[in-house]
Amino acid sequence: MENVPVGKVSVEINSRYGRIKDKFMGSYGKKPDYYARASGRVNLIGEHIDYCGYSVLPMAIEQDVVIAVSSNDSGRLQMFECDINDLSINKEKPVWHNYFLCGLKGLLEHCKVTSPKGLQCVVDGTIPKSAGLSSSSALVCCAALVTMHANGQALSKKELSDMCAHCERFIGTEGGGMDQAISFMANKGTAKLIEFNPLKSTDVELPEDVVFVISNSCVELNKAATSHFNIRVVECRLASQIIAKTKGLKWREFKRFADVQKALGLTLDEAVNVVKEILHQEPYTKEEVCGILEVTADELAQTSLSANTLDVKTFKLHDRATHVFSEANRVLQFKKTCDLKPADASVVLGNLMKDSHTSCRDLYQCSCDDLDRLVDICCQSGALGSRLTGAGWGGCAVSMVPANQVDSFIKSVTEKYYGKDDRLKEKVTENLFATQPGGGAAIYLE
Ligand code: NG1
Ligand code: MG
Repeated sequence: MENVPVGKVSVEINSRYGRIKDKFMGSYGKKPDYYARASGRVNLIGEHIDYCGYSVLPMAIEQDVVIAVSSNDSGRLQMFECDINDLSINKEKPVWHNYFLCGLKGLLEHCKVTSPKGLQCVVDGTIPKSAGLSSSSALVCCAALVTMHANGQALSKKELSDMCAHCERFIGTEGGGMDQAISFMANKGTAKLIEFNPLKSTDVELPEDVVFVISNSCVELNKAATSHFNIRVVECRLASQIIAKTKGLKWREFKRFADVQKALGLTLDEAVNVVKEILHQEPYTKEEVCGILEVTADELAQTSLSANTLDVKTFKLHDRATHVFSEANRVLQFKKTCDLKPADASVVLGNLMKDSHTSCRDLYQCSCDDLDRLVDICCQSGALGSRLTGAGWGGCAVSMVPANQVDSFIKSVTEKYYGKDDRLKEKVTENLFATQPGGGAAIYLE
C-alpha cells in the first residue's frame, strides 16, 4: 500500500513556501522542521452520492492547504493555543480551526498515540472557502498528515483517506469520503474514479481537446453551520430504509442506497423504477415515515436521524432517490466515455454534466438562483457542459470548455456574471480560472 510521498521544496525558488517560512520564523523564532500539503478538488460528476455508497469522479486542483510545522514535547498545539490532550470540537461554533482539530484528534485516536507531540504550526490556504472545492477536507487531511509525521506514524494513503473521512464527521456533517480520498490519492495529470467499500481509485483520462474551468458564484454556504447537508443525507437514508422494508429486507441493517440496490440485485435503471413504484412524489411527514417503518419518533431518531435533523418535519424521498440512482449512472457513463473515446466524446460528457446540474437543481434542490444563473451563463459562453460542484447551495460551477475557446469563454463569463456586480468585478481572477488535474498530499523538507 502506497504512502504519502516525502519530497524536497526550495523556499528560494518557491516564493509561497518562502513566505510561509518567514511567517513561521516571525511567530516561533526558528525554521519549521517540514511542510505538509493537501489539495482541494473539483468534482467533475457524481454529486451527493458518495455518502450513498456510489462512485464519484473528481480531480485535485492546484489550490491547497500548506502547514509549516515544528514539533516538541510540550503536548500543546500552537497556532491558536490548545491542549492536545484535551481537544474539544464545538459543533455549535463552526470556526475553521475545528477542521484542523478533526484531523489531529482523528489521527491520535486512530493510531492510539498516548503522549502526543506538541506542535507549532503556520497554516496557509489558497482554496476559496465555502465554495465546494473542499477547503475543509484539505485542512482535515493536512492536519492529520502533520500529526502522523510528527508522531512517527506511517499510514498508507488509503488508511489516511478512510480515517479522515471518518474524523471530518466530528464537525457534525455526515459527508462521504470523496474529498479526503482525492486529496490523498490524486496524481498530477489525471482525474480519478473513486469507488467506496473498499476504497479504490482509478485514473480517468480526460479528452485532450477540453479544459475544465471553475467559476465561483460567490454565494457562500457554511455547511457545518446549517442542516441542509445532513437533511439530504437523512432523506437518502430514510428512502433506502423504506425501499428495503417494502421489499422485505431487514431495513434496520440498511443506511445507504448502494447496499439496498446490491441486496435487491437491481441495476441502476431498475432502481430508478423501484423508486417510482414504491415512493410517492409528495414530501413524507415524519409521522408517515414512522408508520411505514413501524417505529416511534424516538426510535426513528436512533435508526435514521442526526443531531441537527431531529426537528425536520417533512422529507422528500422520491426526488432525492431518483437523483442518486440516475447520478450514479451518469458517473459510470462519464467514465466509460472517457475510456472508449468516441468521436463525439466531449459532447457526450458535456451533456452528462448538464443533466447532472438539472438533477441537482430540480430533484436534489442543492443549487441556488445565482449558481443556476452562472451555470446558464457558462453554457451560453461556449461550455459543452456546466454544473455545480461540491455540496452546492452556492459555491462553484465547473464547466467543460473546448481548449481553443477558453479565452473567449472567460471573457464572456466575466462580462455576464462578474461584470454586472461591483462587489465581484475586482475579484474575477481568483473566482474564474482554468484548472488541470493536480497532485495529491505530500510532505516537503527543505
Ligand atoms: P464539499 O462541497 O467539500 O462540502 C461535500 C462532502 C462530500 C460530498 C459533496 C457532495 C464532506 C467533507 N464533503 O463536499 O463528501 O458528499 O459534499 O457531492 O462532507
Ligand atoms: Mg467541505
